[in-house]
Amino acid sequence: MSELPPDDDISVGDTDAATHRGGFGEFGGASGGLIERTFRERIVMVGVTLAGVDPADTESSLDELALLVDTAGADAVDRVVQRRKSPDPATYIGSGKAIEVREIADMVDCDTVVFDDELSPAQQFNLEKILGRTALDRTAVILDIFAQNASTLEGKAQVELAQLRYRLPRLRGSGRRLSQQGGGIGTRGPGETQLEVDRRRLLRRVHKLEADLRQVQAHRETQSKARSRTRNRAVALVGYTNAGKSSLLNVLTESEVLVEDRLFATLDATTRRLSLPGGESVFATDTVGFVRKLPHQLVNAFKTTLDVVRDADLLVHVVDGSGPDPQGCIEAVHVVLDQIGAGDIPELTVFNKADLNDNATALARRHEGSVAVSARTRSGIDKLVESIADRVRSMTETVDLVVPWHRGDVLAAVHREGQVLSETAGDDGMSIRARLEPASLGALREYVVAAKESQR
Ligand SMILES: Nc1nc2c(ncn2[C@@H]2O[C@H](COP(=O)(O)OP(=O)(O)OP(=O)(O)O)[C@@H](O)[C@H]2O)c(=O)[nH]1
Ligand SMILES: [Mg+2]
Repeated sequence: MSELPPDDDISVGDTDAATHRGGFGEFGGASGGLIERTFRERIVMVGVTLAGVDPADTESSLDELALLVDTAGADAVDRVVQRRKSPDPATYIGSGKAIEVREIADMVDCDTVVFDDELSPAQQFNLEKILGRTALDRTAVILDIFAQNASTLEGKAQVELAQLRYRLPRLRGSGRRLSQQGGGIGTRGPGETQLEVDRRRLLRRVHKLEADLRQVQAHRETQSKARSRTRNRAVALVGYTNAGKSSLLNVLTESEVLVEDRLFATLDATTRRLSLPGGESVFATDTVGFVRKLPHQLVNAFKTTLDVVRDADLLVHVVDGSGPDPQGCIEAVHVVLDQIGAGDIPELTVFNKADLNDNATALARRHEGSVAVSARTRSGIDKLVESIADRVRSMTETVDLVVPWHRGDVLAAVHREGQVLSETAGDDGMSIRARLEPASLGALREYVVAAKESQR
């Protein structure tokens, strides 16, 4: 990827950030990444229980938001929940409720109010007016964490792209908010012109990042073509954030990928060779974790990283079996998998953290074909490797072929497209036992003398 221009290429006109307390170190400021924080902000969280939604779901979503806020470097000090048929288009919660939130915010002396769903730019603007402080949403918090955790050039570019796409429609609101603080004018004039300039700059940056990432993607495609020529299957470790995907990759492949007890520790995909019993090997890739209501800007921006998932032959879905709501996590992961076009890939469910309590084992018993493991104590790991091998093997068929001596081209095709298990020279030609995919098998059918149940 070509070198990215320095961040100070961008200015959003946030000139008085120093006087503005709150907003996670002025989220969406000019830095576009690693946000400097001088103090831990106090946050009030707001959730809405829409018609037909279980209030317990709102609470557990807010529990998770508190964790996200904490990971982002702030403290959730209070929460407010409202039941509504549908979100208010102007203020998300009702305007009366917004006044109530302001009173609570004043009382607990909070800096920023965080809403548990994505706010439209207009809602955000209106709410900030009523609340007298910054209003952020779940998306902004997640983007903020990603920005803090991005370490590679590609990861940073992807996060910055997601942030810019989030900020672009909100530029106007931010401009008004600032001009309001400066005296409440907020009309057209030099400020508006500046806004246009800023918008153009941000758009230019968006296009640059998109072009850079397209280049990375082209490179990936070349790599993945090279890999498919080696006939090694690709297995992607997917799952909710903090479920133990990186820990499992480390245990399975004796690697040392970063493992941390924090959300979104992994942003970049890491691929390692995993040897299976029977001599075969597959490529195993650790990927970014998912979460409920993962911002669509992130899903789009992480396309190059998530292509690894979409192109996998098998998904190893890692679930924290010891957690409070494994089923909810599984569903949230399926939502994202569908979003990225990976919903139909065969999936092997793994309930991790079996060392913490009995839940993982109980869950594995209830979910047909799943495995309970502990990446920490390595219990169940052999069974997991066996299961991966079985699933990979079931994607091919083991057959015996006899290829006449004069058909060197066919012999070459078997070697190219399948995995040859044994070869014996016979009178009529070469006797071969090989594992082949259904697609290759079609063309070679006339040389097949026996098909076996998939075997090692
Ligand atoms: N007790 C226990 N803890 C585990 C196990 N596997 C992972 N952990 C812990 O869970 C935390 C998250 O592990 P990671 O491997 O970083 O999880 P991840 O799914 O890669 O997380 P992200 O990359 O942040 O999405 C770390 O503190 C690990 O030490 C396990 O089997 N048992
Ligand atoms: Mg990880």
